[in-house]
Amino acid sequence: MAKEERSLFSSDFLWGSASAAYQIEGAWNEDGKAASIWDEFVKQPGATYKGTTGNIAVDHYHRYKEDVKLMAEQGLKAYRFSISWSRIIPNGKGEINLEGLKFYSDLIDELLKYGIEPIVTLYHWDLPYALQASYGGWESREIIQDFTEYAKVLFEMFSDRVNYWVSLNEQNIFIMHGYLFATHPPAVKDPKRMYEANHIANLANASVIKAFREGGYKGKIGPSFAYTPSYALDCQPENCLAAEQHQELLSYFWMDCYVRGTYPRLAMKVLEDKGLAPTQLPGDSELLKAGRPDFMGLNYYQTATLEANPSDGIGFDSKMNTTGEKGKSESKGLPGLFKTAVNPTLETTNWDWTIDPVGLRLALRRIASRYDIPILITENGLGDFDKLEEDGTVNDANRIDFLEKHVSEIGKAIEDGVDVLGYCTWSFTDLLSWLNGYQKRYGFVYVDRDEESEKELTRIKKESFYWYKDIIKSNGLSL
Ligand code: BGP
Repeated sequence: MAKEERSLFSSDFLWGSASAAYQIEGAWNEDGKAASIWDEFVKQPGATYKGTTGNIAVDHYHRYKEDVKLMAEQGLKAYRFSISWSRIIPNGKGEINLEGLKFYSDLIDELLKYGIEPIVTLYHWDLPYALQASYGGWESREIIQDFTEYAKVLFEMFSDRVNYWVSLNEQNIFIMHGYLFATHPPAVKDPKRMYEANHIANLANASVIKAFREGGYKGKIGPSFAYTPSYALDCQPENCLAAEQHQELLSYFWMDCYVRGTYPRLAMKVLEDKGLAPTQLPGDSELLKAGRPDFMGLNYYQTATLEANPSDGIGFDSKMNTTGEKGKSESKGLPGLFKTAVNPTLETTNWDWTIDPVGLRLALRRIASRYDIPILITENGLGDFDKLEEDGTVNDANRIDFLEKHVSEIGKAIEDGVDVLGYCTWSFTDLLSWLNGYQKRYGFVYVDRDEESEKELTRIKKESFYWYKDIIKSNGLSL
């Protein structure tokens, strides 16, 4: 008798997709919204690819009903979006903008109308500019209370309808790009300031989770971490050590804080030796421990391959590929600790990101093994040049192949024993890529615009739209 096929995915598995306010909404100064640090940053010449901004983005603010309808047609079980803090509290603290609250309330209702579970990100990088101007944003401890007050407004308003909350999106990315590479606002290059700001962000993250618990709200909360698992270039012990250093300093350094409430000892020793350790005040450690999340949000795009780096070796000041011309990015690292190398076994995207589905299984296993916590995959996807054909179709076979292999590895990780709550692809519609303009597309739905013109912003379903529809319908059996 033929064995009955059983899905590896639970019946309530959250098949989802994701976005972020600045990358889709537009309406940057409408209905009482004030500027965020990104609204200001993009005005600086050369800050983004071809000077692109999110002023209009893909106009989701005005077209959210059309977008949600497409989600419903696809059968999406969950949709992750972020709330723009300066839409809710324009000055970052103080007065609440009811029109801003209404927009998200309506969006949530629209999702629920179709049975789509909202997953709400509290912070996806668009800090109210007023807080940057008045006290330096993440560099001041004042932000801990302001972020907590803002989050409480959202918990009060929406926790009757929202069951999943993401606290900070990719703290490791916005902190490193903001204070070390100077490629995100506030565009600082200062490792000492970076670690100080990062510690404050850790405290703010913990404070919001603590407030969520104390408020007795239903649902689950956790941060989303951009985890890039480390491989050694080969089995030379020096290269294996370099991979370990990378893992400690660029991954456990954040995830340990979230889950254990402590910094990893070896990474902290490196910072102490370099005079970079953040200032810790009485009460910090207790607060960090009180902020244990319900899940780890995992944003997975690629793995990194490492080799030894001499003490006078290369640093982080290297070129990034923001044009999509393959092979334009350079190795980067920390002298004396590690530097990145090309993995000879992996293909890359046009933006030089390794394509590594097995790396996702590995990421899931490593998090489960070290932290024993459920995991919600909050982002995964392929940035590609998609072509709108004459006949109005978009045949994104590369994306289907990419996603299919990744979903299959999630299934294997579940078989390995990892508790995976759901999978949100990045992204539902095409959207603005922070530093790479509109040509680096991720969506199931093509949006007809480019760097030069918004055109009509028409939505067009790509081939991958139908592929994911089948995956969701069959609960992963159509793989
Ligand atoms: C993550 C961010 C997303 C998104 C994605 C793709 O780091 O959380 O907001 O942008 O990466 O990155 P990119 O747009 O640089 O290709």
